[in-house]
Amino acid sequence: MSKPDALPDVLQVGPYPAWDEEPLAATFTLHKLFEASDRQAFLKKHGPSIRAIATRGELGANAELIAACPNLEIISVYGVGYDAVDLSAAKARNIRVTNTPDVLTEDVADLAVAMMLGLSRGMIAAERWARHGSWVSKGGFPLQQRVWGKKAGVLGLGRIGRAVADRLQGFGMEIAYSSRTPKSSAAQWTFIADPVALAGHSDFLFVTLAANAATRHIVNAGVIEALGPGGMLINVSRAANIDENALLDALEQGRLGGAALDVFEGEPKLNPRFLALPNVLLQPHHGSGTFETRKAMGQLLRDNLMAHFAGRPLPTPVL
Ligand code: 8YV
Repeated sequence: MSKPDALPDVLQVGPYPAWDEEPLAATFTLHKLFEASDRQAFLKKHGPSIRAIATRGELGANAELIAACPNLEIISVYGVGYDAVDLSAAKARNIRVTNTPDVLTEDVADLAVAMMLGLSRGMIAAERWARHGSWVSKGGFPLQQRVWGKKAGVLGLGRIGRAVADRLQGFGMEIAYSSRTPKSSAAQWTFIADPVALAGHSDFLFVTLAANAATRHIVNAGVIEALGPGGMLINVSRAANIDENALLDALEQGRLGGAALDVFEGEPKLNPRFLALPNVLLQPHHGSGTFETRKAMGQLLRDNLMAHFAGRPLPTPVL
């Protein structure tokens, strides 16, 4: 497709797969911040021409970046989580913000359930047991924890939390959930508002709520203690929803049975304390990491940008 005149200038914060880069480059004038050797100089040069920011859930757009783009109109996030976008700064200048919900819900929920199974049944260690000859030299793999029929707590019954709960029903699990208010559409499950009480009721606690200032460290030492040495924590939301130091202390001291984590403070670098733990399952922020879902996310990111510049309603607005 030939480029029409005066293509909008878009600041691309992080890389996208080639199948996204190509249509973006064909439709917009891209300025790739992640390739800049001098970020400040790059923003000083290109910032005034930028009308849109294309970012990723974990990269967002902070107040400094937004301020560097005085003619910014929209921030389009490749991801459902927009916690890394400074919404106050965007709102103050009537800058639109969009994300990519729904298209990734099922994959993230699939991985959350897979992480529960992987952790509870020790599948990573079992694979090594078979691959490295322990099965021959040491005999049967040590017994693990059952999932079927156990108690599951879902902290946050939004799109992803509900998709997780729907899946857990298939395992005959007793499901409870916490959210701001009881959901009439979730009458089949037990509503427990307090996260500590929910954890005390659960064998497996799933953290699936959106991250924001109100949810920071919602999984604190009290929640972790309530989940206890027989409990397992699964996090597919944001690391900020968990007090990671309290989590590590409990895991190291045997006060929490195990944790399956897809997100980490300071990711992609992990706290080295995780690497020494036998009772954790570590995933590289890959909940939405399938071809199908990432292609749908990229399409939705572009659809939001193109709708904005065409003066059409935004498909998935946040602001
Ligand atoms: C994405 C995510 O993988 O949707 C989100 O908010 O964190 C993940 O699903 C990530 O944002 C893509 O970079």
